[in-house]
Amino acid sequence: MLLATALLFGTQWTTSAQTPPARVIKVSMTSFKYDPGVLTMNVGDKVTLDITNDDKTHPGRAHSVASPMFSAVDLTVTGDAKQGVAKDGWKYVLVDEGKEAQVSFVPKDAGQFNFLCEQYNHASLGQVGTFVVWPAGYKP
Ligand SMILES: [Cu+2]
Repeated sequence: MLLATALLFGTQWTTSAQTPPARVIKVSMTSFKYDPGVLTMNVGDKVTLDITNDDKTHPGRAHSVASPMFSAVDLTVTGDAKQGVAKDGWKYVLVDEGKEAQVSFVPKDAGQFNFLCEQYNHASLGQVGTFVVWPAGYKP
């Protein structure tokens, strides 16, 4: 009976390990910040950043998310965005004012990774953030 119980739980753990949790994180961009600015996730999560440019007080002003982590994962971008690689080598996703885009990826490495807006001077004015990637399954 104990063995059967252990096997049952074992099976459930295996099933849950095979289905990585989906994690949708909404990120709002304005001048000059991200809300929220700290994005927490686990290695192996199926992460989707739902990024909106909500800078209504500055019509036409684009903002972006650029990060070295974007270069280390397989990035899927949908919605209304432009992709590119900045001069520092960081991949970025640029969203025009009033637009929205989805950025999906699976974090591979635990740690903290910067992101910033690569539009001229936006990072200097405070538009920076951090990905906090915990090990798979770890809940702080
Ligand atoms: Cu910006």
